[in-house]
Amino acid sequence: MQVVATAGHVDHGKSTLVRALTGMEPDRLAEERRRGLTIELGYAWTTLPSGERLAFVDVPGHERFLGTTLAGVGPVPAVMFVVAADEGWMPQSQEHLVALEALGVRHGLLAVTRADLADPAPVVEEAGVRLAAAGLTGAEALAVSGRTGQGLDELRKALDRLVARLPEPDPGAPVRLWIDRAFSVRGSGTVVTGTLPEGRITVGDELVLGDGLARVRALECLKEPVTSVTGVARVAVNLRGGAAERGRALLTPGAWTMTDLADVRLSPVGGARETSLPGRLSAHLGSAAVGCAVRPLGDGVVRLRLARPLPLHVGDVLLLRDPGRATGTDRTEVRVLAGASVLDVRPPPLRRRGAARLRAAELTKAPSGAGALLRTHRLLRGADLLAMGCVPEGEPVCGDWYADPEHWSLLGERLAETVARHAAEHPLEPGMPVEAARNALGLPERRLVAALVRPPLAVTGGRIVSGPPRGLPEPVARAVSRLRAELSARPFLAPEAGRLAELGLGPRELAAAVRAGMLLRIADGIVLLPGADVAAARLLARLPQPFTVSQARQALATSRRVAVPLLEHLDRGGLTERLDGVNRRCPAATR
Ligand SMILES: Nc1nc2c(ncn2[C@@H]2O[C@H](COP(=O)(O)OP(=O)(O)O)[C@@H](O)[C@H]2O)c(=O)[nH]1
Ligand SMILES: [Mg+2]
Repeated sequence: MQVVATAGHVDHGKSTLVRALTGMEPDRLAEERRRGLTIELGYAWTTLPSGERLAFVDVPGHERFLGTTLAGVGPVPAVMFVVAADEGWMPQSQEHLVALEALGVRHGLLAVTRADLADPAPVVEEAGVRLAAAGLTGAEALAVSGRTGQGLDELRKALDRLVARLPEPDPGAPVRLWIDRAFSVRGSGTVVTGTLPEGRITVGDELVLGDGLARVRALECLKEPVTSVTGVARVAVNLRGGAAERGRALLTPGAWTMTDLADVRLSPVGGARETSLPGRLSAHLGSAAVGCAVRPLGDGVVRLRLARPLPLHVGDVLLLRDPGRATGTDRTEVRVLAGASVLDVRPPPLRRRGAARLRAAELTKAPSGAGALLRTHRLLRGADLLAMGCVPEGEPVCGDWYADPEHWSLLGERLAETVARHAAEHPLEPGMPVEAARNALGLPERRLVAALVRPPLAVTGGRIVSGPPRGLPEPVARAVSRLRAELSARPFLAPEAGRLAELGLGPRELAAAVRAGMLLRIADGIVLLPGADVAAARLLARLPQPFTVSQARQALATSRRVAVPLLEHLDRGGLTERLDGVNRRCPAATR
């Protein structure tokens, strides 16, 4: 299925043409039929000669209903632009065309109606030029009459050619169904309708609606019940839960960024060279219309602050218009001011002087896509990128995290510096705690720190150590040397607490010396020379087996204070085996 919206000045024959093409009545309201005027959006559909189904969203042409017109045109990929042969180009012809230009609608055709009342050729000519100038370059022009049926067969064929040219929608895309009607049906709750541009909705889906979730109870497509529907389609969704009204959207959870702040690039419309905007505007996207404040950043880039958050992706195109001039007396005045292409949906705060200009320069320079977002945000989850409207590129740096390559290598350098500074300031600590490094670098998760660690840095025991052990501070080194000299004379007689205190070697200093490979730790406060344990085992292996603690103590010429923990240390290393409460032996292999 495809969906096409009508556009054009009031009374030029839009609704008549839709009626003639579909046999359905787009003007549903009694008031519309009484006044012969479209007030609300109308819906009708037909099957084209190719067999393709085509639905129309028929919009009002009257200037008073521009908001409704935009809600109808906004989510629709193509347009049937109607101009009456007997009236020619009119103010709302111009206004609708400028709106289509602002929204970036590139696909459409021109129907010059009421061809039975006047020669259509001059209008075909003039309107054709205008449509092409507004970006509807490939639009075919047809002269038709909704009254006599002239040209309708050709129009149907041209509609077939138009929909065949439309880009193929992605059924896997996230859902954003802009609600254009919401009503209650007795016994089945809320029903909303809209044009689904892409993605898939299935009965049972939970979709985001406002602040909550709504479950899809039932679906209809052109009045027929379906269990699943993919865009492009006109759909009616029966919902449980959620606050439904025009201008809200049903969304795939997690796939959109709800934001009231966006940086956008303005594109001038209606042939204007540049755009200067009033400070307060109305922004339109899909069926939504919200007030917004504009802050120019420079180079045609502005920051929009929206009166309520909208679900946005980078690359969305908003239409900006001046609501203040909606009731102006100058009827030729065009109120659509610009298109606004979304560059960033999570723009950074601008605090410092000159920040706005720098930001504008950054946004102007950067190509779009994940790379550009990462240059601004430096580090993003893949899920964040998707919610911002970009498919992550390249490899994540760890888990689901993606980084700007330049920033990532800078972080690596900063980590090395930070670890080195920490080591200099805390020479006796075994390295910098990963959590402290995370803090210092301002990273959101500890595993990002681990991902940044490269040789000679290494992570051990929750700390980042920088390569091989460094020298001990001078006084500690001297004291350790004294101790080592004493131990080499009596290798198993570990120094007493008093001696350690005299040498100024507390637990931290001893631990540092152990890390530096200068001492071997047997137990708390018991240190020997490295290799003393193996030497002890060799001596013990010569004893008659098994042996007692007392026999071991004598063989090693040491005290019980050292012998007990030393034997336990040897037990742990498999160099001795404990047989019972009294006896040990050296395993056969070591004897
Ligand atoms: N003679 C003639 N009248 C038409 C044609 N199309 C529409 N009209 C008349 O023009 C008036 C406005 O038509 P309508 O479809 O409501 O215009 P809309 O406001 O653009 O939807 C109605 O009175 C129609 O009967 C046409 O092709 N030929
Ligand atoms: Mg109408």
